[in-house]
Amino acid sequence: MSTGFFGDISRIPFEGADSKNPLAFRYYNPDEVVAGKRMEDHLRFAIAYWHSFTWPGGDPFGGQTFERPWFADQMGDTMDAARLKADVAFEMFTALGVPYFCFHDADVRPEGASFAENTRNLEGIVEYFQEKMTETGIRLLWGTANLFSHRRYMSGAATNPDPEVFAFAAATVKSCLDATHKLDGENYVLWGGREGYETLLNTDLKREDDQLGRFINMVVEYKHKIGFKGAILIEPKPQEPTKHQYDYDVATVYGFLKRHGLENEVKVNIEQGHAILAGHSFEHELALANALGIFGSIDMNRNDYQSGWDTDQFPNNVPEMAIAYYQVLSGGGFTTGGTNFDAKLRRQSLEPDDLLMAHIGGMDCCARGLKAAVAMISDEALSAPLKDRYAGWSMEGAQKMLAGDRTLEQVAEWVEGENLNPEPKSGRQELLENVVNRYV
Ligand code: XUL
Ligand code: CO
Repeated sequence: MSTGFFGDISRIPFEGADSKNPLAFRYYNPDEVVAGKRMEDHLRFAIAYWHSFTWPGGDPFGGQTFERPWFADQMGDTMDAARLKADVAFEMFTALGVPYFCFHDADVRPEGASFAENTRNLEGIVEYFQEKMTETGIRLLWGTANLFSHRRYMSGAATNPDPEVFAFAAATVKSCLDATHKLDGENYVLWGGREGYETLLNTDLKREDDQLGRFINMVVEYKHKIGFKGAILIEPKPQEPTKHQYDYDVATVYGFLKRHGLENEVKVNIEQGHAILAGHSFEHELALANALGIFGSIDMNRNDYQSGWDTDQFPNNVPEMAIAYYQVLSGGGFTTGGTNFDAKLRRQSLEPDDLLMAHIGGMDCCARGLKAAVAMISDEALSAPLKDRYAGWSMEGAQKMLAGDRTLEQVAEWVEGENLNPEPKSGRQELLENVVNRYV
């Protein structure tokens, strides 16, 4: 029986580009085959439980704006409220036809007075999820632990100066990995919530790095012990909540993984807004993860380009998204990963159908970005000029230089012997930008 939260809306139809219906898809058509695959299987959309069902609409100057029947001010922080929240969440996943969802433990269960009570509550909700997942066919893209909201984590979780906080966090991750495994989750995400520092005056940076390295190794060891087949993903972010976050960006995370022998065990979940906060573009982070062999999944959203905060808005810039999916597809597309909407409504968007329209818009933009990327790939619109630009490197002398078959002296002899005097060639950036604009 429906909760009635979304009125009589039960399924968002695909109506095509000419539709004016705000509650219809114009571009996202899950069964449409592009590049040999259904759109749904390319994009692998997921909805983030925390933003859509748990976040109350607060900002630094004001509290709750949303009124939801399952919020604590209506029902208390109870299992009944958690079950009602789950009912509404699965109604929304179904209405949007989204195949996956993602959650933190704290999003889905009431906060207990102890670790044991938290675990019991989580297990209760996991059972409830199992029923709903069987009923609807909706799957879990990833689970994760909230190691940042509770005050015990104010100085970090794995990087806390207090080993008991490290232990509490480790036990919590164990319970969340167990829950994810039970729900056949395809990944497990570790975003370093407060793994970072406010001031070096009270922080032993080297020690905290060792702690985090041991923590993630424990997670990987446990994953293998229980036979969890999903990927373990770290989600880079440069600042917020702490002034300096250890998992700054993809390059920093890769250095961390190498240092702790984890580069073949852990991949990355790359978020658009986090890439921007790090002073990169989304496509830079995606391309680098591909190059390093650690690409896992994406958190799709956008940040306000003026505020410098992680505003987690729904994405709406098709050209940017086309370039992002171009990188995802160039690396072979998603395997265990997918497109998780780590995005929230603006706090004035109070109505239940705002939640639907936000996701419809985001999904439509992703579909347009995907189709543009597929077309650019099949026309070799960017790959052919790229190949051409580096063509000199396929010559024998260049290959030998690259392979380590030439010393610095031999290279100098070659330059002198052949009287090499290379002429600069145009990088053709404007031409390439014009090419991209033909597809978006
Ligand atoms: C925070 C963020 C998190 C992670 C999951 O900026 O992106 O929601 O995605 O913990
Ligand atoms: Co995220």
